[in-house]
Amino acid sequence: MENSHCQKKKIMLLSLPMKTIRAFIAITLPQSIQHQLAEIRDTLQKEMEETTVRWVNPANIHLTLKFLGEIPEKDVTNIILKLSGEIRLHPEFQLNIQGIGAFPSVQQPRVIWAGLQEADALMRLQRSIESKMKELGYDTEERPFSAHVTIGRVKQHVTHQQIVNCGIVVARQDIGGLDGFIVESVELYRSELTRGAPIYTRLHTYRLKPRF
Ligand code: 2AM
Repeated sequence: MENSHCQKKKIMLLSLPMKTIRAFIAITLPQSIQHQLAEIRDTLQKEMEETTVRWVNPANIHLTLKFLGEIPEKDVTNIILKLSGEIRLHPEFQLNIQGIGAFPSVQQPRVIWAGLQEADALMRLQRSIESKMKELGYDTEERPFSAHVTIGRVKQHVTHQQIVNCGIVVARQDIGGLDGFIVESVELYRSELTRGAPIYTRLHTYRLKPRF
């Protein structure tokens, strides 16, 4: 009797769905840069029909290095541990946001982004995270890494004219370069999708190697 009860409990436990979280690794932008991007967004917004784009809340703007998707919650500790050793080998470096554009193109904008000046240190850091995650069993991104920060996404039900106009507005903006900033850390975030903006929760901060 006792035995069969234990067995039933075991079977129930085994059939419980694995708890997962949606996660990604990113560089958080300093507040001063978030403010500058908010000003750029205001300029763009004034020139577009209000309903065209869902703008990212400036506090949520970040530079994604690796999107992990749904991962088992039990893997988080290991990811924190294994990546820490890797990331602290990379010295802090400077990043400069420069220019805006759209994916897949300004003719057919879906994602509006701010770009980054070429930075070898950023590419090295991203490759190193990608290869460590591969060792941990995570798929490598098929598309080449294209450093960008998303500032807005074109809404689903917009007219062709709104899309065309959005592309024209983006293409003619010359935002030049924003203030440079030093990347001192990388964050592991949890992302919870809601009916409104996603909620990002910082799970861990990985420090880079301090310059001084
Ligand atoms: P994006 O800025 O280019 O949209 C959290 O969702 C972050 O992970 C976003 O910054 C998003 O990048 C990035 N990401 C990459 N691939 C994704 C995917 N397939 N689905 C959702 N987000 C993804």
